[in-house]
Amino acid sequence: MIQSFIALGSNQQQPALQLQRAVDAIGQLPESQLVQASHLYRSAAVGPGEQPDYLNAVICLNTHLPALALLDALQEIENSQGRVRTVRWGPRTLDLDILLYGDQQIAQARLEVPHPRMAQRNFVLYPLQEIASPNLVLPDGTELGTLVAHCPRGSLEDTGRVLHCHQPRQG
Ligand code: ROI
Repeated sequence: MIQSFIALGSNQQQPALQLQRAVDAIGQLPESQLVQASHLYRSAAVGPGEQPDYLNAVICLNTHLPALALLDALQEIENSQGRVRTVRWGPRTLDLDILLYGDQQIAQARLEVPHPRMAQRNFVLYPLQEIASPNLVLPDGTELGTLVAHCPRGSLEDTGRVLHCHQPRQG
């Protein structure tokens, strides 16, 4: 089993509902076990122009799916929840990003892991820190705690609201 961490974000069409539906769908992926979900965090939109605040969260998924198969599955979930890729960094109903996939470094056209911008994103690092082991180390040797220490929390708010992880029983 590979321990992967996936970031979720939404700022359109009832973001909390979008994230819960995504967690429900991820919980049904084959060869995978949903381990934990962070609280929901409210964050000001990063990116050009005015757009609504986001809700963000991070989940931990143990999986036997290869990284690209996991990416395909996540993109299918994004699409099934009405994701339309229009403006880069524009508003979105659902964004699912693979942050970490075990200790693997992946540099492919479709997929870069660790996520190349995670170190700058408080809405990724703080929820990740909530659920990850306190001494989590990235594949390049950087400690998660060091990244968090260098990334101001800013206006990021832990809403205290939870995502429910219903894992269907196998067999
Ligand atoms: N800003 C915030 N706060 N949260 C996100 O999930 C998010 N996702 C994005 C961009 C548009 C970069 N900004 C974001 O893709």
